[in-house]
Amino acid sequence: MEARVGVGVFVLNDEGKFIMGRRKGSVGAGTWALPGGHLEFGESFEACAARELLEETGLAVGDVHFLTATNNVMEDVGKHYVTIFMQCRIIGEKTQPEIMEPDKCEEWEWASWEDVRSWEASGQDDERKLFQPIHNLFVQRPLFRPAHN
Ligand code: 8DG
Ligand code: MG
Ligand code: MG
Repeated sequence: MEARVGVGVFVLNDEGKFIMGRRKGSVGAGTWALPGGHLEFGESFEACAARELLEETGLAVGDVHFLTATNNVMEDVGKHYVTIFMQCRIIGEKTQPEIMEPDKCEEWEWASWEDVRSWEASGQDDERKLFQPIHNLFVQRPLFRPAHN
């Protein structure tokens, strides 16, 4: 079997917070992750980020750019993803995420990098457990933080 490519998206607001969602119904159910999904055949990272955001939250996003990547071997579930992390901002009138796929996402929430760092530090307790790709940002890219400008 081969590794697949997942795209995770930091949607930054003016306060430097970004959207996190509690996953439902598939790998990492119950954990907190960035909105995102599979990179489709022939798709650019930027197009994938914008498509997933619209599909999952109803938000139109722009200024989409690459941040970093992690390598995520999920031995427990027999999956391997290379995650591409992208950053963007909301464009257009709609400014709050909507649950567009209720079977896949429990809730959306705005969080700061400090919030997520504290969830990570609290040892992956059940309420605030991070999806492995974002947990691996702390492990594999310790100097990373999403830019706020
Ligand atoms: P799709 O089939 O519609 O493209 O994907 P989806 O329905 O949105 O599924 P998903 O689980 O949200 O994303 C597909 C896979 O992408 C997921 O199982 C693992 C991988 N993935 C990463 N990093 C991230 C991330 O930060 N956020 C999300 N949502 N998925 C990620 O490797
Ligand atoms: Mg998704
Ligand atoms: Mg999706």
